[in-house]
Amino acid sequence: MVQYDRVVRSTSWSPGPGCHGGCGVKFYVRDGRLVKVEGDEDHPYSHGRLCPRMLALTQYVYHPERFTHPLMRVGARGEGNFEQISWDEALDTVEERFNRFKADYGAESVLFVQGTGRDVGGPISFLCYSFGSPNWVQLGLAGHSCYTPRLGAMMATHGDYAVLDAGQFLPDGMADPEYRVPEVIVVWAQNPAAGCQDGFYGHWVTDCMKRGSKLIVIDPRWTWFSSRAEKFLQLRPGTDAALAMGMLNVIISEGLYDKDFVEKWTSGFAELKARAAEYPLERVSAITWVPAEDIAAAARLYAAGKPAAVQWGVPVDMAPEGTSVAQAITHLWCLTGNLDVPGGNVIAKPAFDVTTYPFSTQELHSLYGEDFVRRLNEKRIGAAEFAMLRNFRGWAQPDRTVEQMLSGKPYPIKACWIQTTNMLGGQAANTRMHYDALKAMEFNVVADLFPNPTTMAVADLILPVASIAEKETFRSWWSPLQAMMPAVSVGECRSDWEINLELAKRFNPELRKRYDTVKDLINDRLKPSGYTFDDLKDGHWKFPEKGTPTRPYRRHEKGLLRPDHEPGFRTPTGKIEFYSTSFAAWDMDPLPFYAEPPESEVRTPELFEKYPLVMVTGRRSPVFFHAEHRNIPWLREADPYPIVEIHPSVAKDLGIDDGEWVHIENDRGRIKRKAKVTPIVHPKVVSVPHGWWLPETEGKEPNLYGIWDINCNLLTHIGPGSASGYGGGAYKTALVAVKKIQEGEE
Ligand SMILES: Nc1nc2c(c(=O)[nH]1)N[C@H]1C(S)=C(S)[C@@H](COP(=O)(O)OP(=O)(O)OC[C@H]3O[C@@H](n4cnc5c(=O)[nH]c(N)nc54)[C@H](O)[C@@H]3O)O[C@H]1N2
Ligand SMILES: Nc1nc2c(c(=O)[nH]1)N[C@H]1C(S)=C(S)[C@@H](COP(=O)(O)OP(=O)(O)OC[C@H]3O[C@@H](n4cnc5c(=O)[nH]c(N)nc54)[C@H](O)[C@@H]3O)O[C@H]1N2
Ligand SMILES: [Mo]
Repeated sequence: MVQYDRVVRSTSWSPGPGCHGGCGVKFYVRDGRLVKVEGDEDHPYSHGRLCPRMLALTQYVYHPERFTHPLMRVGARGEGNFEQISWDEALDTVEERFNRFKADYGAESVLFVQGTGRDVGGPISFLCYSFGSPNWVQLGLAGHSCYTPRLGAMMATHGDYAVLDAGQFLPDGMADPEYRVPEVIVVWAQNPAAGCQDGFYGHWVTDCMKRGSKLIVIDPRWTWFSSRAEKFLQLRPGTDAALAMGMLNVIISEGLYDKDFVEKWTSGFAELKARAAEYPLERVSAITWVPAEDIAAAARLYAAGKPAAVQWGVPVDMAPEGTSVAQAITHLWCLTGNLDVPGGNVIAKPAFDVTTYPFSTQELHSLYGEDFVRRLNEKRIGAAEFAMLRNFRGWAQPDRTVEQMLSGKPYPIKACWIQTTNMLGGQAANTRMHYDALKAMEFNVVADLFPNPTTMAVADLILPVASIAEKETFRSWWSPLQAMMPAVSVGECRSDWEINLELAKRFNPELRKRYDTVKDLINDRLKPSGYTFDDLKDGHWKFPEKGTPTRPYRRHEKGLLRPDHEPGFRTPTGKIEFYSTSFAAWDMDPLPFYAEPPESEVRTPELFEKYPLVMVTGRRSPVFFHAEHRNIPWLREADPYPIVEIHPSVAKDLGIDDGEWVHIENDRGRIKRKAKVTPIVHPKVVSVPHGWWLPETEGKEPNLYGIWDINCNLLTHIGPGSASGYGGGAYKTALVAVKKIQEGEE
């Protein structure tokens, strides 16, 4: 038993576990020090369960290498020499240098760069717009191929986000009398238990299975879920669109769809029917490697499920034309009437419509005025080229951004504000290109917790960030609305909100009138809920009341979705649009279709001869979050080496033994991995986890913690492979060869 004198109840989100967050946690504190973390058994989301990363938080918070003071680089980049400076000096430097770039080259010459959806989305967009730059970007995420393609497809089709209903938006969860367990769950390109992706607690799928849900799993690799599935479709990576079109074709041609629902609530059915007919199962089977009878059986099983739900993952976004793939899958739950019904794909909304910051163009309009948004779009990288980017979500296009950093055209990029991404260790496709682009910057600020390849190679100024156990903020990614509470403090570390609010006020003094402290800003954001931060703290999470717009079910019937309060959906026509008028307006195909991966046995047969294996990168490890946690002993012990999973038949042909170090290569480069010979991968596929760097090795140039030896993104390429500017980051489809390391080779 650990001794403690205080327990602080909070909610998980990064930094610490990494993660998209949401679990209830209890921080045990003794003499001002965090001594233990446990799951909060009363929490409606996670019921006391926690992931290994959260349980290892004490090693993370008190890690000996953690940044605890602002640091200024001395000597050349990459030499690893930094000197401690005060916060005032650090913030003065940022203010002075950024303002100089603004005066000389325009605010757009400074990029505001983030990684995945940690709670930094609010602080970073706030800082970016307060400075006046349009270029808020997930730099390195090729094709912006995470989440946004799915989000875009759902918004276009039915006006809102939808997710497998595990009762998560009801205070009593699965025990609520209105709730129904899905009869069938399609786990599509996701490993929910390893990832707890996008505010979805992965073990809810297991909870549903315990209550009778049958599974269909669509994945090139066996997972815990596929081994327990009614139907496992082991498809060729990147061909999900063809599979979805084949399933739509079966459901339509066999009359298995919900005719009343389609009649009453949808438009464009005839057009979809015609498009789906272009995908007979023989064609789909040839594209996907999945036997035609398995596709038909899966389609019938899904359509028979009353209710049924799809839970899907990032490989959908990363497929060529990810937005279109997501559209095809969205149509499955719309055709079968499984939208916003108990146990189907339920519409997810941030509780009480509270968000950490404005993410939609609509909200930006209301906060800053249409004129400001129009001006942002004039300069936002990619906005002129991609109509979807201009009209849907306020991000710059990542691939065009890195190209512009190197070319200086149409205008120069001079500096990067980097907060929550270790691009050179994790996020960036084509690591070398991003390394060159970041080196070309005159000034890079990194706000992070630990030294890593990115801080080492390119940081000029480092700001030490508070961990989850040290910060005050809130979480509103779906329901419930909840507070994150500080339990301890470490060195001079500050939270992302503290850092960004202080700088935002310097760039835009008007803000001083609105916000004195971070608490003021939080309370301002919380206003639509009627609660203040103090109402939420100490475990007082809040769910919206029944019958209100941010609580399910069947809101389309009750006029709870549309701004005009009429029944229907929040789309331009008020209907579910199988034929998307939004896509048409964004110069995209209004109907879903299949596109072949940029490199493949079909599209580039010569390349395939040289590189006969499809490299699927980035399947999630439960003990790591992207490039994080390689330095946390308890976690690293569970997953010690950068591996490649390779099928026994292929390993045998290549003379490769289990545990042997091998080369993986293509025309872009060569890396080393430890072979894990296993039948769980398809024989034509190798699975290569991403985010690998070796904190135990030399950090300084040229080694940079070993990234040039082991980072799989030396072999991936940038995009966008898509007409929308979203999707098609080829993280799951690059062609490679695996080779035994010959004697004499390093
Ligand atoms: N522990 C942990 N959790 C995480 C993360 C992490 O790094 N660590 N990262 C977070 C982030 S940002 C994201 S986006 C999510 C991602 O998490 P997921 O959406 O689960 O994505 P992956 O782990 O890349 O792949 C999931 C499964 O898809 C399979 N797959 C690969 N290619 C294809 C394909 O082309 N088609 C199909 N049908 N299946 C394919 C893989 O074999 C794998 O089993 O996880 C989030 N959660
Ligand atoms: N090959 C390959 N590459 C991939 C993927 C893949 O599947 N395959 N997946 C891609 C996807 S889907 C995504 S979303 C990206 C994600 O990639 P990123 O989100 O950029 O993840 P990391 O590169 O691990 O960088 C996170 C950094 O932020 C720091 N950090 C963590 N939490 C916080 C915080 O709250 N505040 C601050 N200031 N810092 C914090 C960590 O210490 C770490 O250095 O990776 C992409 N990269
Ligand atoms: Mo992601």
